[in-house]
Amino acid sequence: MNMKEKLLKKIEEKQIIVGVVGLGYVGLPLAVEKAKAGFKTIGFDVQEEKVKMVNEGHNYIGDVVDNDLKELVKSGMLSATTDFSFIKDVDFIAICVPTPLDSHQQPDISYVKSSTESVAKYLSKDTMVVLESTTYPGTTEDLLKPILEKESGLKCGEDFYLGFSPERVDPGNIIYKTKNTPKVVGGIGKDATEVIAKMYRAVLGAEIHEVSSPAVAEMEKILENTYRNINIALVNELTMLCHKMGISMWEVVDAAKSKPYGFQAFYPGPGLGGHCIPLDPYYLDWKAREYGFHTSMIQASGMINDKMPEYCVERASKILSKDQKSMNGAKILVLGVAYKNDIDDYRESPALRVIELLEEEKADVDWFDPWIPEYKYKGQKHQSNLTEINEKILQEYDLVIITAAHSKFDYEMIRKNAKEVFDTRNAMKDIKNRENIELL
Ligand code: SAJ
Repeated sequence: MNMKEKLLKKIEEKQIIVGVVGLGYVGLPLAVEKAKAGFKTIGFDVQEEKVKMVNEGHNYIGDVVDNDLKELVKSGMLSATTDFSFIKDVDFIAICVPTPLDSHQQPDISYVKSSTESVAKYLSKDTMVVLESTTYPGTTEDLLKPILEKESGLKCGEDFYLGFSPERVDPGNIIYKTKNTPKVVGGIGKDATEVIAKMYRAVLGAEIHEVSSPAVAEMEKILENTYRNINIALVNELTMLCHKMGISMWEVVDAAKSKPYGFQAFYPGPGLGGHCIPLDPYYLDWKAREYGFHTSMIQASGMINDKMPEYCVERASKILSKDQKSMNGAKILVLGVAYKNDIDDYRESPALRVIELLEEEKADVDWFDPWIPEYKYKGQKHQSNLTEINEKILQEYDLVIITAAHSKFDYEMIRKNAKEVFDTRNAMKDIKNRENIELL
């Protein structure tokens, strides 16, 4: 039997041993789904504590069901290790490591490179290798393929299959999880695409969309996230104009949403957070320059979205001066540091920048987030000095700014006890009496 026949048979018989490199918000849910589908799965991570928590059955990812992890580890279907030599035992490897930006907004693919090198050292024949991390088109063929071939001495397409299948994880989404979200697969060669797609079909209960190359799959993922980035920038920019015109952009978007086709609602906010939307488009922007091409829309939307924290602070300052108060010395409470509502993740959260800017203006800032007691920002650790908010606490502040619309907040209590509220998320949309509420 050739490699293709061998792998198709092993998939059929659930004999494939799965390896998942990177046990974060993408990798751990994927490892759990693979193991739940009956494939023995080994998680690989460089962080000892993650490996330890998995092997103790302690879940640390919101989108994973605690008991699933516990059961899978107990049954031996799922285990984790920092020892990459076990890669020699696996037949399918998904690489799900971070692809951040460096301080100059340039792609940082060091995690992809180092994990590929670790995989290459132990890569054995008849294995599928799939990159899931969002990256610029060309990464799989131009970066991963040479590393894997050189280090292992194996030939791509003959001794191993290589492809790209972008992760689609919307943290906190209660409808779409790893299991039921359609997935795109693009391999190097038709056989690679066919076999890798079959592997995903054996695990996921959703459409697996095959494309002709890894580059198409890499580009479609960037398109997905750039589409969101640009449309959020559009409503953010129009929000600043609408404020000057005395129009509520929130009302405008809700009206436009009444159109049943050809319009998707995006809402303004204090800026763009998360590990994908604010970052991924810059991977394409960077790669485009190699072709002498400027992705002007990505540049423009980045400028607008990056400006939103500053714009929020300008608006806060105007609210204070309306009450003859200066920003300098004003007592301000920022509610919600997560990058979006009802999650405990603050990566790239615009609220952190808002707090930093307020402090630069010498405001006396406190913050509170029921999901996040402390955060790290620019290497500094920040601890909330509040463990809850109540009527008495709210009355102490000149201004309350809502930067994440957590459903745990009691918005009626906030309205009743805050002198002024600046709501950057329309979190208080159901509050009738709005005399002390200003909307972004
Ligand atoms: N945001 C707005 N206005 C909007 C929507 C979002 O200001 O109308 C802000 C959010 O508050 C957040 C940021 O943009 O700070 C990103 O939000 P997001 O809803 O795109 O959520 P992410 O980054 O957690 O997850 C996204 C996925 N989300 C959705 O599809 C809804 C999806 O784009 C990707 O699958 C995922 O990133 C990824 O991993 O790439």
